[in-house]
Amino acid sequence: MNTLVKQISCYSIFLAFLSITSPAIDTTEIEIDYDTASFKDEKITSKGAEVTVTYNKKEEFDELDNLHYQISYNGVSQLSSSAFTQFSGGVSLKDLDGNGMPEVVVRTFSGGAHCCNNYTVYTQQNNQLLKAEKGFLDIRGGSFQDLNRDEKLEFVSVDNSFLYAFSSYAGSFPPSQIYTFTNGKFENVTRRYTQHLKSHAWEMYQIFLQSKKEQYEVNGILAGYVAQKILLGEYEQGWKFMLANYDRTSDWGLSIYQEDREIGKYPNFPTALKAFLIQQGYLDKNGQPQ
Ligand SMILES: [Ca+2]
Ligand SMILES: [Ca+2]
Repeated sequence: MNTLVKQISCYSIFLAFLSITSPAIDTTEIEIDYDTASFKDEKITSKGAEVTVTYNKKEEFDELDNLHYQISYNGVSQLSSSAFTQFSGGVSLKDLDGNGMPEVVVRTFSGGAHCCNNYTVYTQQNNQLLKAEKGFLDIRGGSFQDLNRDEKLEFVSVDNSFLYAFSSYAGSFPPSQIYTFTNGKFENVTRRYTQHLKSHAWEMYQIFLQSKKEQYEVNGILAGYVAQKILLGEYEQGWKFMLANYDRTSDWGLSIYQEDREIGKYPNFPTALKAFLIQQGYLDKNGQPQ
């Protein structure tokens, strides 16, 4: 298989899966992609909220902001702000917390091969405009979906710390991260969404089988899989599966760093993975699932 095909393997399949399974969300939005030309004063409105957006297309990174937006609620101007975005981004009105008042979601993309999506959310709570951020996220960042059909949107993403940790970018398959937006803040509620966690684990397993068959990288997938099993309360099972299947010839992720300086090497992938899972809070300091 040629390199390009390999590079679009694990994660792209997963992303395609995500977009197929995303339920349709009732939102008002302006989407910016590679082909979007500059525009001025485009408006989106929903239930008393209004955003006026101006976009100046930029081919290269610039110090100057090129996405300008003004927010008003019930005809009262609340905020004028701006950001930089390149080739991808958007402004939308979505009622994230299901209180009948739409939030303003501004998505920006910094440019570069894999980095970074950032989400800024403005919400009006007790007549005050609050701002919350979710970023900086790799790839497409995440998506707002109503996983449990309670008319509140969850932010469905993955733990970006797993990218490149034990495989190349394409060979990595990070575990789930799910947030709710409550009282103007994002809250990590990943473990509550068992059904989603299970289907993500199933995807990982399928991709693992495929990668193994094609003799492609597997340790990055297995690292994510063990973490995903921890989220499901099935750590022992995940760990056993990893031990039986990891690639003993790969030394990706075995270096031990202190302040960006390599100070040694873990003897093998399971030891390195355990240290990583402790560091990222999936296991406690004694190596027990959190
Ligand atoms: Ca709301
Ligand atoms: Ca929901």
